[in-house]
Amino acid sequence: MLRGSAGAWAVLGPLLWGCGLALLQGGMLYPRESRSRERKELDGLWSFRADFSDNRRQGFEQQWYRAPLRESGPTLDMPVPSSFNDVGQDGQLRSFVGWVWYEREITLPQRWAEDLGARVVLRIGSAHYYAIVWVNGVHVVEHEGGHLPFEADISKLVQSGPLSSCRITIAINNTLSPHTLPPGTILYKTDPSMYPKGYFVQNTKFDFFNYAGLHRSVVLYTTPTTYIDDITVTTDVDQDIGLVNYQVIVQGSDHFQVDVSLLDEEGKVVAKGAGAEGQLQVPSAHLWWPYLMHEHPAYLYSLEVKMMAQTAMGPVSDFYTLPVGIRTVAVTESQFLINGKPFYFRGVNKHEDADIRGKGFDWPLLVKDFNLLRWLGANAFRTSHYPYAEEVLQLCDRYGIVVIDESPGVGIALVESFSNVSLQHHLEVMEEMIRRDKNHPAVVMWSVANEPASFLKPAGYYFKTLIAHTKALDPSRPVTFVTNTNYEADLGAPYVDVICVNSYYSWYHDYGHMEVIQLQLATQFENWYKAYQKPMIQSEYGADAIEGFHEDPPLMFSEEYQKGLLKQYHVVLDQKRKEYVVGELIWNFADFMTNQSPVRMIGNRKGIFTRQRQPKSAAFLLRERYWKLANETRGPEFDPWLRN
Ligand code: BDP
Repeated sequence: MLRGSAGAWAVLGPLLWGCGLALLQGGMLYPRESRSRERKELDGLWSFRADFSDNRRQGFEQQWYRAPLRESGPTLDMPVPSSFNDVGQDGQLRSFVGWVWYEREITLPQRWAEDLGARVVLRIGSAHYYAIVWVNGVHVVEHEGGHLPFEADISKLVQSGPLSSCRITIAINNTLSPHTLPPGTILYKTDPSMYPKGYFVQNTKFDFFNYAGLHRSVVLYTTPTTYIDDITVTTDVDQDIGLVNYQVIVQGSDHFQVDVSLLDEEGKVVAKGAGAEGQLQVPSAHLWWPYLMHEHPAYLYSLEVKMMAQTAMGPVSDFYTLPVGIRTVAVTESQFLINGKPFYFRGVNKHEDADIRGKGFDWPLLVKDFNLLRWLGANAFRTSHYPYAEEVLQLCDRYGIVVIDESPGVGIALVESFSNVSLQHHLEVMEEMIRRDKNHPAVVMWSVANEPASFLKPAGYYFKTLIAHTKALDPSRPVTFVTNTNYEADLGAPYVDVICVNSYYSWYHDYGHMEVIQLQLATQFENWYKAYQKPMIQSEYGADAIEGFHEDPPLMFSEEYQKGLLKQYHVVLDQKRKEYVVGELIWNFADFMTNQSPVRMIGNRKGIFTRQRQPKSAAFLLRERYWKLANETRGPEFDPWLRN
């Protein structure tokens, strides 16, 4: 959600904010370079200060944005992208709640400052959770929500004076309220015999560490002043003809012309179109197929969009190239179809999480994770429990890894968090998310939430509205949310296209009794299917295992127990996938950091890989299973590219 005024915010109190209404405007194309666009990444060291003052508002009271941060007190070096929590040696900063201040001074290329035909845009990939941005001390934008990008046109500021220097200040608050996504509460502990004055903690209902900071790149990029603001592509297939429907939104002038060309992977033009909207037809189209479902998975065309306009300053052109995968997605009573063929999700749930950098984006980690996914033979993951970096989805497009794209609606447990204020914010988050991710062929389904208290009375209206809105924004993809509510009590389930259920048999109850899993799991599937006749995904299951702990017969937390538990699940999954179960996603791909608690041993250990991405025994079990499943569904013609 984009917001207008810092002043109003600053008086609201140190920690919490209210939710306002705002209509989403404009596109959110990934900032790519082209003949008409330049890009400057601001990754690296920023100046940083956490506001430890009692009310956390010293930064606003002293207007730290007015002058370089070093002039108002000591600063730390802070890497971007990274969470701020784990890079230092200060325990208080690790668990800090409130405002932190980031600042970077840069010199712009002189031509950016001089060229009045250039539009200079500041884009922040992700700031957890509420951010206020100033450029050279002038307020330019505010944004609520941690996982989605926002931008500000700063042309006027950088082009107004003789200086081409530019000081970017970003104040970020990681406080969660019942109306934020994810929700949280601040609890003041007032017993003076136990807590010092003003003592408070932040409570959340989700199971991952609440990392904060600038988690993704901050980028400056240029476009012409009349520019391609948004592109929407949907695809269909008619016999062997690929249909690419496109719509281009142009800002800055009403007098423009748009031409599009679709190029294949060899760079050959296969279709051309004129006008801001239209349909391209691609005879003998190469479809976008998931990994291991076709000998040439993840085929990507390039849609080259060219805009030409007549402006007061003369002719202007803008160019943007969008990768396009031609594929269809559909759901029946018992199947999930990609390009008309039954698709079985063999995959994982992930987190954006790693040592030191926390949720900070990191290319080596990302490439390692994709290599591990392919080693496993996995073909899918869910972005549990929030939208991941755009670069993650780009790799999914390129490798054929199918995505269930989840919103940050995790831990919605209080009645207050189902209020209209919360719902309005959730609707806007879905708009932002779909605006950003709509063109990725890898994204095949939206998940609006994880494990909400969907048995609470207001949940029915909440999910009915939220899912209807999501479908209205994107009629081309099914919508779900992931539940752990009993099938009879779940008030949101009637509105989903696919039932996604999490269960932890023989882990959070019946400790140590793996012999009950098969019965309980079969009952789970049968009850849900009888009630809804919709395809089902086992969207989470798993057990903690500490690498190197061995116990046979298996004991909880040993590698043997984790493996044994998965095997029991697999017996039932193998029966039900012949009927209506369309997928299984292990919890979790890798160990990840959580809040401290007596049930978490330095984080959640349900990864089949450690946090450093080394395999536990369960990873080998899963690898064998996933390759076996891939081999079962392949056509014989694909023999040569399959592993053993
Ligand atoms: C599920 C949650 C997930 C947790 C997991 C667990 O969806 O975020 O990490 O349980 O307890 O309920 O390991």
